Amino acid sequence: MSKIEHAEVFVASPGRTFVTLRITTTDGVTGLGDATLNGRELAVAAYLRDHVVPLLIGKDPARIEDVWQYLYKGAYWRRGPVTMTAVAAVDTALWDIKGKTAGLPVYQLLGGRSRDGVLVYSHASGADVPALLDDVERFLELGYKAVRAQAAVPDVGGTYGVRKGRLYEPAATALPDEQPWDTEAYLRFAPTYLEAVRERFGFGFHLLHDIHHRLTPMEAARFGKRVEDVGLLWMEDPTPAENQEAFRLIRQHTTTPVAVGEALTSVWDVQQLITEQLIDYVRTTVVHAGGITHLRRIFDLAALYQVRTGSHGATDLSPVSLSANVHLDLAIPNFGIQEYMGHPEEAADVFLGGATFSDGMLHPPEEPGLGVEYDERAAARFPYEPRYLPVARRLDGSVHDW
Ligand code: GCO
Ligand code: MG
Repeated sequence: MSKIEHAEVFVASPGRTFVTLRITTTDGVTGLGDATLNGRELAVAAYLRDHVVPLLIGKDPARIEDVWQYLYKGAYWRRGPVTMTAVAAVDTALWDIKGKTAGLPVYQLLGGRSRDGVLVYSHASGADVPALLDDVERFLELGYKAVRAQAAVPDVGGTYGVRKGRLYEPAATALPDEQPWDTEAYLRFAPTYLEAVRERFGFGFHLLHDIHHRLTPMEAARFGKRVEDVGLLWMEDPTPAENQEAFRLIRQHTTTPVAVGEALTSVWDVQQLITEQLIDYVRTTVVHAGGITHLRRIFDLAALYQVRTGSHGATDLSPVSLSANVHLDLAIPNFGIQEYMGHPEEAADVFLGGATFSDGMLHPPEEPGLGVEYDERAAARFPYEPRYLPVARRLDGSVHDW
């Protein structure tokens, strides 16, 4: 019987930081898992190196569910982003190994294709409305059938989602950048640019918008109602999700669809949102919600309540977890859409292979397993550089939700 022989944790910053777990079996098969938790990367690396890798040695790599239960229940301390990202990395690596051992791409192990490809959206943004419109046009010309739109709020320096370089990268400074936030200015401005996008380009593509946890439930209700005619595919994270009852109020006031979940890490954290049908799309991902095994459990619960999926796919989700998510997206019945931002160019030297984009969709690699390999020599050229997400402050100086 093949056993887990060793496992290594790599931390590298090819354009941004990624933490990667590689498990090797006694048969010489390797599997990869993404363990990146933006701005808290070293906590997951230590959790894996110090507390998980020693427990894996000698285990049967084929027993994916059993290893998941062992790590989750065996830790006693449950849930939370650090734990669930570490468990996810192991789970993803074991699915990669199972696919390679079977000679099948992972989506075949999950039941095979339910669709031709995985519909994706990307991020258009602008420092002002004309720049945003140019950017939307660029994505439509690239073949995207779904675009997220964000523009900088005039005279407020801290708008979420506005790109400076080739990619939108919020974790850009060695210490958190403190950025101002003005809710009223945002509420006045954001609907106008969403309308401008529809006026210029019509309704022949999906339009999305990310509020990034910044409104109160009543403000979110007001926003959703105001933009109903824009026909958003979703408004994302309209209010922080710690208090999930808050979403009832939003639902009572608007038919604008709601998406939540990129910062949530387990089925128990989305249970109320799903079973009370407080959301339309669940945005949990392979990397932060316990791997393919656990994400599939969340998506199955969602299917019972006609909630569709819309997994997080920002730059901080490595090509390994993006590929794993695309394999799962392809197979499940209640797939909605997948976020796809792309990665820094340097990342392509380190992560070889992965999902490919064409006709507005991502397609998984057809090689056995996840179809991504890690070049550790290339990774050594990109030593870890600390980077933090910004912190938002209201105009009176108090801390706001970023
Ligand atoms: C998104 C997200 C990201 C997150 C980032 C945090 O919808 O893509 O909100 O931009 O802020 O991934 O690490
Ligand atoms: Mg988001």
